[in-house]
Amino acid sequence: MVVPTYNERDRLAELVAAVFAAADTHGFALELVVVDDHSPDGTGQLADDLAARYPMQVVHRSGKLGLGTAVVAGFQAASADVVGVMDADFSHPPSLVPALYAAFRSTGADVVVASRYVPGGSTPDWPIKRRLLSRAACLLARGLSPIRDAASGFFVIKRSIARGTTIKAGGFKICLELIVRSGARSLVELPYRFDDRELGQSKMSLREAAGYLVQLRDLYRERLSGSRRQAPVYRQLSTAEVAALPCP
Ligand SMILES: Nc1nc2c(ncn2[C@@H]2O[C@H](COP(=O)(O)OP(=O)(O)OP(=O)(O)O)[C@@H](O)[C@H]2O)c(=O)[nH]1
Ligand SMILES: [Mg+2]
Repeated sequence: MVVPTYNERDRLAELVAAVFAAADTHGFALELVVVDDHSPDGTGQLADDLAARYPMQVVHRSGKLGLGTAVVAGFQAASADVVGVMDADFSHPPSLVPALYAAFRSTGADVVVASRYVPGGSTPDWPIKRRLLSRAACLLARGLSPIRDAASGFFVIKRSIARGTTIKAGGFKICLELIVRSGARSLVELPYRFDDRELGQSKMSLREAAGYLVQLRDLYRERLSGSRRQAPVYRQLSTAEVAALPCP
């Protein structure tokens, strides 16, 4: 799992412990790659300290180069045949990481996306304005992919597919760009509850939102000018199906 960080010192140690505890419970080997952009709060140093205790790599970049490119750098560093991404602020529950992996293995999908917008998914802390904006962002992507939560930052993908795909925008919404540009053949979405961060500051901004619109425009343009692709096989898993997934 790749965890991009910028000023996430408050909860990184807790997150790393929780992700490895979840993997241990299900008995599978997990490698974590933290990609830190020279965080002024010392997240990079903390990550180095943690890497002495856990099977974890730290990629240090020279400055704040953006979430999307951080994820790509993490994929390059990772050695597993399935790679994933999650935020460092506990909005993405570490306990769901084994389920994402189990879904990937048992369905044979190219990409498994943790989703706020399939039955069972939710964003209970969000005010109405943020809900509407996020929903609108996802709706705008429906012409490109059947994924309901195209703005998700919590997903796993076959590494060969992720590595072979050129990411152009490199902004916040890398999942959609990966799915569309890679021509992934099979997609699975499963529900989760997105909890708001309790500590640290959001890096989501108007600039990132504007970047998403540009990314959408470019992806639609490419879709319209390119050759017609077969639609990917798409499946949603229910909460009950996730609970029944065979653990790796
Ligand atoms: N390396 C790196 N990580 C980043 C950058 N921008 C954001 N991140 C990380 O990406 C993840 C998502 O950023 P958040 O600020 O939580 O964005 P968000 O989840 O859309 O917004 P909130 O719901 O307000 O938290 C976090 O782990 C951040 O630390 C960046 O430029 N470089
Ligand atoms: Mg967040």
